[in-house]
Amino acid sequence: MSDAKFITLEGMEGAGKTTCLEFIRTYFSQRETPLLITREPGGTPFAEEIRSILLSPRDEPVSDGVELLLMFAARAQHLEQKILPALQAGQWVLSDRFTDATYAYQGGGRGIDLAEIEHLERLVQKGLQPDLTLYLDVPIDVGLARARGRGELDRFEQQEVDFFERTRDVYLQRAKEHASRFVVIDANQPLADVYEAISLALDAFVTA
Ligand code: Z5A
Repeated sequence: MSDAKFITLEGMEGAGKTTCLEFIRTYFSQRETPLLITREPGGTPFAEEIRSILLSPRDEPVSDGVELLLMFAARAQHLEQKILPALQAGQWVLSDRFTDATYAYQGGGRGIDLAEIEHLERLVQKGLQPDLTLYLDVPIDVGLARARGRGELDRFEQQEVDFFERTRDVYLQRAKEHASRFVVIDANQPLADVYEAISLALDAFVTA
């Protein structure tokens, strides 16, 4: 494996991931470091099809276990076809969400045993972990107000507030447990301050 780095961006609804992604894109292009930006669930045509299955609201019940397996099926494809080849070719990769989201949403939100997630993680990732995870943290009420201002809600955005409380708790717990790669960014402040915090975190990471 080359010394290319794998960065992930995480956050609750309305934390501002999409907005901050553009800032990060500019940060790397100004430093002439090619960065492959991708996302989960999705990132390849096949995995994007799984994404649309997962996100579309539907009448047919979908069990939590099926949702979990589809997340990892999409991830396996994404890793094999896109993330690993890029890293092996020396290119830095940034994924908008990765497995911390599975621990948070399927583990915290849905209540799936974290040991089951860990088992699938080992199977699919074979030890690969992000080198840096930027977690945009925002109180649930602030984030949901922002996200719900965007219009139609996907299958996840339709969940109740306590689902998001449990999701956020797991993100914060993981940030503590994996403190060497996590940077928690306060996303409940003006965007200029959020950008400044991201910039500081990236400066520290790229010069380390
Ligand atoms: N999911 C899962 O369950 N398990 C998994 O393993 C994975 C994913 C990988 C889709 O994710 C869903 O997949 C997600 C979890 C589940 N659930 N949901 N929903 P996604 O990442 O594609 O979707 P998203 O969560 O909606 O992310 P997003 O599109 O990047 O939204 P965002 O973080 O809210 O970003 P935004 O659009 O940039 O910001 C929202 C609004 O807030 C917008 O109007 C901004 O102008 C505003 N904003 C942003 N920052 C600020 C600040 N600082 N101040 C004021 N206003 C702000």
